[in-house]
Amino acid sequence: MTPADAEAALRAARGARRTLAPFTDADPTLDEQWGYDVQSLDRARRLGSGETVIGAKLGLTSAAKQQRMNVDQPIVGFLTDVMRVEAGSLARTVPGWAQPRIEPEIAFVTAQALSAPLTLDEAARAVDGVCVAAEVIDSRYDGYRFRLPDVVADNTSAAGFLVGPLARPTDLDELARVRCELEVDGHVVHEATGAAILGHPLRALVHLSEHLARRGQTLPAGSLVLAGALTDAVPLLGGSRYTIRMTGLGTLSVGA
Ligand code: OOG
Repeated sequence: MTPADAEAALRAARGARRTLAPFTDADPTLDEQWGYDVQSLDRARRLGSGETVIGAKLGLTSAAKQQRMNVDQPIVGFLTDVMRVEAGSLARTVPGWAQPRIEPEIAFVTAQALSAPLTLDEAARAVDGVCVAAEVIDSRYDGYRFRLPDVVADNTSAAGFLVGPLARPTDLDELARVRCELEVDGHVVHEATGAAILGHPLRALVHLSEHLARRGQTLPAGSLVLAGALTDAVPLLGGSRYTIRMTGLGTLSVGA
């Protein structure tokens, strides 16, 4: 399966709200680089059709997600302007997805362009603001069954995201101790602390900087970076309300 054929198959399936068998079922030799090649074609095509890249997302940065999805390393995808969903329009957007799930995230707004590998201290200085956020994932693979090359090719299941108000915490070290609760219809279903993300949420930015440096890419200042889910995701069901509380960062509450 060439990257171009895979990109076309993923795009057709997305348009038809269909899911596919993972490509690695038919060809177990596909590797991570193949996945990123497919992702680059997807990104170029979306840019060509008028979308704007506004940031990046990390996936599988928590043990909860890695164990659940059976992929044991972080992955990187891109975010475009059309993926941003306002809380008031989530209910109208849900029917367009095939098997959406929602997960709690910390989002960074970058203060400077990222292109070279950052240390943890440098990552803190590269942050302009922090938001409580939610990511909607909608894997193109039947029942979310995939291997690393498949999920990378599928832009890491990225479908939509919602962000809460911008906060400017004075001490970003505290982000590791932020307590996060995901509530569905008034019941807490998952809890974690910021340390669930690679030991410290800023490590997601370090990981992203290394990813960009390896590929000679730059993410401009003012970009949004989703650091990866702190907990497992939950199905996004029409009629339900999802509330994400994070101590010190605020609350994001949305009805689907
Ligand atoms: C892969 C994407 C995971 C995260 O934040 O961990 C992800 C998936 O679970 O479909 O975005």
